[in-house]
Amino acid sequence: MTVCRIIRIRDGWNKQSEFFLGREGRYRWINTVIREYPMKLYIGNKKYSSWSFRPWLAMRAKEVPFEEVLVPFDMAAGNPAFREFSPTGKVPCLVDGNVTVWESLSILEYVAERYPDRGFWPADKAQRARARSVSSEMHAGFSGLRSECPMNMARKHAPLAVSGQVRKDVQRIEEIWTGCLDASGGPYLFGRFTIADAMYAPVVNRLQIYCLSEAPVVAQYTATLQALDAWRQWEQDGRAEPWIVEEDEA
Ligand SMILES: N[C@@H](CCC(=O)N[C@@H](CS)C(=O)NCC(=O)O)C(=O)O
Repeated sequence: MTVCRIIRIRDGWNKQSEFFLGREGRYRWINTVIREYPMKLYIGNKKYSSWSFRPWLAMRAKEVPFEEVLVPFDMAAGNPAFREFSPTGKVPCLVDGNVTVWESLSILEYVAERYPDRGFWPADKAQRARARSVSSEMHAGFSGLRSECPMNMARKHAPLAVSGQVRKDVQRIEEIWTGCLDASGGPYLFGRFTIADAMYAPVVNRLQIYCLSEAPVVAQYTATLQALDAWRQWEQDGRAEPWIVEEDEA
């Protein structure tokens, strides 16, 4: 019997239909199997990869099913193997069937659309606009803080001599967190956990390990994010990793 399989991959679904070729030369349907398959999130080292941390934390906090694929880097410029799954050669990268999404914020937008009931963004339009603005500000900015103070889940807490640009970045972050938490009443930036919290999560680590802020709002928000089970899991995994990247050890 000649069997023909037609496989259709749609958002999160794999639909496989089987047909056989009858004597009259026509294909006849045998059966159809529909299976849900998990999205794959490619990430880098949990100790250092701040961009990977963002979608991973949000997806875990919102209980979105996904398969984690950790491809470690042992050099500041990543790992040439990232090219095999990521068009930019960078992590994170999300693969959902035949859809590939790169750039942390785009991944979060994609997942928010795929799971519209999980509250990835605030329900209120004005709050959503503000959440998107502060998330984009994080994605595109704070270059002083990002370059001088790498995220490091295993570093001992100790002050670091930093530039005026880093001080300015920290001031602006305190301003954003104060404004959002005052308006929402907390405990997350927009009341419930949203993408905005995921975008600022690596900053929480940076402010803490390099002792960059004594503002009460920072202490309070740090305690909130670090109490998440997802945060604890990531941090524990990061601390257990054997890879040391000298360039990320400030
Ligand atoms: N803008 C990107 C940044 C991604 C990024 O720089 N990822 C780092 C790891 S945290 C990386 O893959 N670096 C490898 C390289 O730069 O070659 C995003 O938001 O995802």
